[in-house]
Amino acid sequence: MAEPSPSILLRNCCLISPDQLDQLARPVDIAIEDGKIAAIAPHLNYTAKVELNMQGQLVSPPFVESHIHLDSSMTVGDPRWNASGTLFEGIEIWRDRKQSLTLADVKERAIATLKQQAMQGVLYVRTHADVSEQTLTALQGLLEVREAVKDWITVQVVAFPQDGVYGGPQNEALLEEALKLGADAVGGIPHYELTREDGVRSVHRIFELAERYDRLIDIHCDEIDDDQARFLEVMVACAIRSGMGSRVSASHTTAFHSYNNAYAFKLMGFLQRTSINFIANPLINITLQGRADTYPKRRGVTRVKELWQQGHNVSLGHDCVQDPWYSLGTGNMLDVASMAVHVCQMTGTTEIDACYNMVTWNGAKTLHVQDEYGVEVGKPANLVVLDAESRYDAIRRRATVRYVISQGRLIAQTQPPNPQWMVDEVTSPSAQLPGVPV
Ligand code: 17E
Ligand code: FE2
Repeated sequence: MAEPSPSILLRNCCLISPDQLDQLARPVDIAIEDGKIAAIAPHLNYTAKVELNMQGQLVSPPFVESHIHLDSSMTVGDPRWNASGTLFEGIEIWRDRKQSLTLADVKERAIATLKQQAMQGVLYVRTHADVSEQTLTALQGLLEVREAVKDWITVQVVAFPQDGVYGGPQNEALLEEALKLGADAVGGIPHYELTREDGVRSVHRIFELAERYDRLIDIHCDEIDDDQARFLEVMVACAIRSGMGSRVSASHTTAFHSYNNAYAFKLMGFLQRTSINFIANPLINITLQGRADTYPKRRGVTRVKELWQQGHNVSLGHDCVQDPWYSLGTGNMLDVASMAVHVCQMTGTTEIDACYNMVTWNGAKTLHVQDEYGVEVGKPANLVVLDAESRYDAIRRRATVRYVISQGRLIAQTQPPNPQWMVDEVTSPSAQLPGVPV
């Protein structure tokens, strides 16, 4: 019988798994055929159309971006820079910018951002689309993008009422309309509703809509340093009562940082009764929060380490790429994981690995794509090859993503930097610049 001839064969891969030490990963060959993982074994006796020797580099399932706003990405400075650096000034700048949105504008910036992400190994993205903008242009643009890019990246769209479900007379209807148009998830922003009562009401409404339209939930919840912002408890109560648990995500929850421990520990207990997902955005919240503090200045990132220790599914998002809330960013998920290691003080070896898992496997669980996610025989061939020996090494050096394979196709490759030491070892002081005469 002829030996199989897959379209791509990756030899000598260090294939990592979520709960095994990377040092124990045995080198394997991975065969890819018809967009799927066809075989994984220590040695495959195949000849393939494309064969790449990974030389023991890390092979991982792709990065998952579980929280980003693609509608606002790449608008920084337009119409103005965020001078205070706060969430609220960002919302005001975006309110001005969104008046001039067109479908072409949204789609162009979103696709450019997605390409940047995919080239760095992100193949699953959950984006928020502001639906408190009257024409629903952001939402329509992102729904069209979801379709346009589906052959190389999976996009989920959350209907997100940036100005509040009850912040304007039409906002509630717009939110529902967005679900009719096909948003994957329903969102909210209870801490920015006009009153605490409106905030509570908005969370109840979001759960009703999610049940009626059979959608996931992802709420921007308590993204403020106010220790009295207590909408997470409302989400937890709704999740317990509705049984929606793992279909629900609480994004940001930065006030959790500021709660007194007596309250925080009680809430941690209630959380055990449900299985909601948490999404932290350490790059953004380390810069947005603490702005009303002088010193000491709070970090304002949710209790990532403690939630992880209690067994909750925590994933990490970039939140923004060059927009009114965050002028920096490239979409690189290793930057996000690295920031989490620092801000959340997750510097132990298992903690660093956990931060890597938060931008891969945990994100897949949040997005509810875990059935198709993972480098396993029979699953879609979505994977990345990193110029790294381990998850620790990848995060420490923000390693280059050498190859990105999406649905069985090699869609991007990057050469790692190759710096060269130019100083003469003995005489030292200065090397000659190439081309400069002595
Ligand atoms: N909108 C919001 O409410 N919070 C954020 N962090 C961003 C947009 C980026
Ligand atoms: Fe956000």
